[in-house]
Amino acid sequence: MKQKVVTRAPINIALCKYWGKREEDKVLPSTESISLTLDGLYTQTSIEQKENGGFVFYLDGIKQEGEELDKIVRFCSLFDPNILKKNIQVRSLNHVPTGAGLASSASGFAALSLALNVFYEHRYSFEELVAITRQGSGSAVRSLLEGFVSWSRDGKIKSIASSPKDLRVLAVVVDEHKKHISSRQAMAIGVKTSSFYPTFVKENQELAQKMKEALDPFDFERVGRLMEKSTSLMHKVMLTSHPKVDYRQTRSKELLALTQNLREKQVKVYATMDAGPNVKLFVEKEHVKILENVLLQHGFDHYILLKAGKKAEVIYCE
Ligand code: 2P0
Repeated sequence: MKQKVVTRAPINIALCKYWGKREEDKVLPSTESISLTLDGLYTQTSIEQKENGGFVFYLDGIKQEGEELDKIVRFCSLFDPNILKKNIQVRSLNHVPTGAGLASSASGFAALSLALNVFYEHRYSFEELVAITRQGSGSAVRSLLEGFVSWSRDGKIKSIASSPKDLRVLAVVVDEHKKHISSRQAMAIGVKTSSFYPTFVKENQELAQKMKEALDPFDFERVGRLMEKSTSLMHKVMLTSHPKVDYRQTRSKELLALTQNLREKQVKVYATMDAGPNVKLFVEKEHVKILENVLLQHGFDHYILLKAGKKAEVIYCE
């Protein structure tokens, strides 16, 4: 066992969405999903041995108890079944608004999984690590690779060759508060109750194939259109679930309408949303300034400019 390990894992944003599992226990997705790993927003996690005090977990400086702690203990137990008997401290710092639909569970579990693997010196193969990581959060596995990443129905992840050098993402924060229902719960409700779910699975799977064609060679407008299509397929599942799930807020809808409007004025910008009210805008570098000006004019002043980034990595080990 190592003394101390620190890792850093980036967020990823899905262009082709993951929504629902075909096998709950193994966390195998119903459809392939495709994401982009981004720089700028990430989770940094440290795990270290202590003299005493048992197992403790701090999230953003706050010692966790109850459900949050149980979730982390369950995940850590996949690496060490006796972890509760050990004196170990885990600290996770989110450089992402927690629970606001900017994928902090993906970066969080990717960072934790990598840290545990190195800390315990398990030397799992990459495929084994992917299978364990997705127990924490399915989408976390996509943060284990850089650039565009496919997570397929068999659970494997692969990099997709593409050169989106002028692609930028503006993550617009509409609301920073924690979401009212977790993605894991919401997608399970969708699988069970949405009459649209089988159509989502069929169409989203076909869309994944088209997305791969659009990524290599990189065709920005086609990628944008397909991303918006996958987003609306996923939201249709949410809206036809019982009970209905709707993460969008009035300001989110206003921003989506603004995006449509800008496109009619030849500013190529495409929008996506996930399990939260925030909106991510895909835009080419040459249009970033004009987009920022329009956002500010409409009172959207909390946004983060991102581009393709590096995969999860170990930044300290002793
Ligand atoms: C995605 N999301 O593809 C989709 C789009 C949110 C909306 O993957 O149950 O936390 O742990 O596998 O990974 C968020 O769901 O769910 C997610 P579990 P996860 O990015």
